[in-house]
Parts: sequence; structure tokens; C-alpha cells
Amino acid sequence: MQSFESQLQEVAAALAGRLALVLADGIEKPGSETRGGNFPAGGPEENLLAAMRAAVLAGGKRLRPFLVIKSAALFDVPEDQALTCAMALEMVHAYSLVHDDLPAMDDSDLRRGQPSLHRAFGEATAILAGDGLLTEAFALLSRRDSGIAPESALELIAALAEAAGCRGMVAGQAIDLSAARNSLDLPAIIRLQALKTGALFDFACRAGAILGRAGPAERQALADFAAAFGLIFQIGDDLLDMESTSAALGKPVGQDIVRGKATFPGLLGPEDARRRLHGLVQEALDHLAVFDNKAEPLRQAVRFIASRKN
Ligand code: GRG
Repeated sequence: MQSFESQLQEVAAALAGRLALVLADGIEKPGSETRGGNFPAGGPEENLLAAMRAAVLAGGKRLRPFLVIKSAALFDVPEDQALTCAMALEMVHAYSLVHDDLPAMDDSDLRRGQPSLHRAFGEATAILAGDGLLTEAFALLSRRDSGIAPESALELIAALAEAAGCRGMVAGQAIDLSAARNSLDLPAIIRLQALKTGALFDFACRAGAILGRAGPAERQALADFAAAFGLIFQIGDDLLDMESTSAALGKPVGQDIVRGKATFPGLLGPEDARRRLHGLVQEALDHLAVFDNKAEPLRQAVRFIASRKN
């Protein structure tokens, strides 16, 4: 069995190749995926696209694309279709990080070991690059030449809008930035994280099921798996913020405490948070029991995020 790391690298390479094409600023070639637009060299549009590329192409673990591709593989979906969906999701994820780093939100100077986008390109361009990535994600899913059946494309667009928007990630971010976060109990923190980070993981797994026209039992299994996966990811993220270093993570650490953020180890203590994380790993694996060994990459992903160091 191929290692998780090498599978993740394969996904990352395939994704980067396609993203670079879609966000290229060259002259459109008929029938190609080149973004096209004939942007005047050195002009504002070229700068905007450069910022969008920097946001989505400069690093990142590519966990969400991995989940899209490996959940779609459960149903033998053509990889090209899964990759389109993975690109759309990664664009939304990249936009959320760019906007989260802005002075009005988390005010962070560092992302993936590099200056955050607003530090590199200026605040206005960073806001617009985020806007551009968010809208481009939906443009990708609605392309007629994606090979995705129109009814599946529509379902994907609706599901991504729900996951990313005011019923999902944006709502989670609003709660996280509000004064209310200081008084959240455990169920409220679980809800906050399910919205803020869990919703995109849910979409990642749901996308595979939509593309693969999965039945209700398989859809439910993947939804339950995604919920456990999102919580494992978030508890791990909170623990890293508490216990890791800025050099290892490529972003500032200790920020949750400084900003008074509602976190699992903050409420439960690191030991109890770690215990819960291990319990959730078993839960996530149990949810995959309905699938055969095609689900092995998803099992590997769970073990990876439970022990990740960045
Ligand atoms: C601005 C609408 C809006 C939402 C922002 C996701 C988010 C909401 C904020 C990010 C803040 C944060 C650090 C959350 C913790 C979980 C998280 C999303 C971490 C980053 O995801 P990774 O580790 O990132 O998958 P990479 O760099 O690997 O892509």
C-alpha cells in the first residue's frame, strides 16, 4: 500500500498543475483551460491573478482535495471530475485563509511560513484576491466542459455554497470573532468548529458521494466520517497552537490564548482533549466500515491528522 504522504504529494502535484492552468494570465487558447483574459502586462488584473495564485499555489497540505479525490474514488468517479471539484474547494479554503489573516480579522503576518497575502500584496488586493478565488470556485463547478453531469454540478454548487457561506464557514467565523466566544460551553464550541472548519471537510467528503451518485447509506457514512474528521483536525489544530512552535507551523502560535479563542484544550485541558481526539479516530474509522479497501486512503488520512506536526 502506497504511503499516505506519497498519495498526498500526488494529489498536491495534480492539483497544482491544474490550478496553475486555470489561473494563468496568458492568452486564452481555444479549448484549453487557460483562464484567458489578455490581461495587460503589469496591469492591475495581472497583479490580482498573481495574488490569487500566491494564495492558492504557495503551499498547503491539500487535505481537503485529498478527501474529495479519495471519497470520489470509492465510487470510481473519473479523477478529472474529482480534481475540478477539489480545485474549487481549495480555492474557497485559500480565500478563507487570506481573509482570516486580514487586520480586521485575525491580523496575522505569517501564513505557511511566508508573509500573509495582505503583507505581500497590500490589503485591498488581498481582499479582492479572496473575492476572486471564491467566485472562481463556483465558475469552475459550473463549466459545461467539466465532464460533471449537470444535475451533479448543481448539487455540488448548492452544497459548496452552504458549506462556505452564512450557514457554514462564514457563520462559524462570525461566532469566532464575536464577544460570545468567551462564554461558549462544549456543545457550543463543537457547533462553532463544525461550522468554521468542519463544513469544508463535510463538503469534501460529500462531493465524492455526489459525483459518485452514492446511495443514502454511503452518503450518511461519509457525512459521519467527515464530522469526526473535522473534529479530529480541529482538536489537533488547537493542540498544535498550544504546544508547537512558529517554525514548525509556519504561522504564529499561542494565538488562541492571546485572543481568548474558544478551543477544545482551552476548555477541557490538553490531556482530556487528546483523549477525545483518540476516541474520535476510532469513531471515524468505524464509519468507514461500510466501504471495502478502497477506503484505505481515507483511513490513512485519519491516522495522519491525528498525529500531524503542522
Ligand atoms: C474569513 C470567511 C472566513 C473564514 C475563515 C477557516 C477559517 C475561517 C479561518 C482559519 C483560521 C484557522 C487557523 C482555523 C483553524 C483550522 C484551519 C482552517 C487551519 C488551516 O487549515 P490547513 O491546516 O491549512 O488545512 P493548509 O495551509 O495546510 O492549507
